Amino acid sequence: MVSNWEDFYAKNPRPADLEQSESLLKDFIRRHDDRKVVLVTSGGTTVPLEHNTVRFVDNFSAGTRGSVSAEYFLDHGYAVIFLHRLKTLEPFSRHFAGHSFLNMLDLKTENGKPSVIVSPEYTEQISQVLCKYKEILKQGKLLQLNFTTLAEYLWLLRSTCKALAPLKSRAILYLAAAVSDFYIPSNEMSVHKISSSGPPTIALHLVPKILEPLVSLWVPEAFVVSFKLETDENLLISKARDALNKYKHYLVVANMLHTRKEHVVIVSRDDNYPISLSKSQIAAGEEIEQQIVADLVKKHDAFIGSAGKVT
Ligand code: 9Z3
Repeated sequence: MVSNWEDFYAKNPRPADLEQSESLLKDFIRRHDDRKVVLVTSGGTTVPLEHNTVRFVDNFSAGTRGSVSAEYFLDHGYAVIFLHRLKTLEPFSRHFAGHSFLNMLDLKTENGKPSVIVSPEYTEQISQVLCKYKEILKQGKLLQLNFTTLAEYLWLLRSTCKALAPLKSRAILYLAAAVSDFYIPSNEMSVHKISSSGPPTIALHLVPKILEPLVSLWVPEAFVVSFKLETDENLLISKARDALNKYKHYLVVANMLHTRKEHVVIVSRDDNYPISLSKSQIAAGEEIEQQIVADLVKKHDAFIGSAGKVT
């Protein structure tokens, strides 16, 4: 019998540029095959309502968790594959997103000629980020690939897993993207813009649980970390534990929608414990991802040491 996930790939055509992404992935892994490599997924997926897409279902994810974490993994010496939703936050450039960038600049006019300078109070901050970014570029340690739709994400995820598999326990999958649970199959989707002459009836189907083939078939020896998002505190830990029991991966980072930037719970087979920022840490601009990543890196080292055997 064809499984749900196989059916999904059979019915949703591969993105036109997938081959190009696969060749970038292959090249990246070849260059870093003696290193620890992390796949960070980030941002939300869209679910188109029409083939000629005017409208789609989307979600809240800004890509903060993923982009911030990617930088901390780089600090720990990892090579990073950053698979993100187009137009969501990216490592390094996230520091200059929106108006904050313009506020860091000043105009200076000399002999009637305007020029742009960095405001002195931001020079240190910008140069620190720029310095790290240039170094990472030089070392070629960051590969960025992007998606927009759910189908693009799932195709890229599978290709990335296949590229990572030879690294065995040296690969971490850090699945922070907010992937839609519902979609409209390609063959049920309207070709053209849905008419507004009457209220449409739209039937959404369940997206196959991709962690299942990912853990059991695609990267069976890798260190897989999934994320669980809830809005009802009472469900958070039990749902995270259900996922661990079902997919048998290594760890779940559980978070609540409204407190995700200051509090998460790390859920493993044996225990669960919180990672939190205090009010003063938040005020000082500390990022919870620094602690999450440091914790995972320690666990990943132990995992590699035990040759990928789950204890
Ligand atoms: C997360 O839980 C991430 O931490 C957030 C980060 C998406 C909340 P932002 O991008 O938010 O910083 O704004 N990601 C996973 C969410 C998810 O869809 N998980 C699925 C679930 O909970 C399982 S893979 O069922």
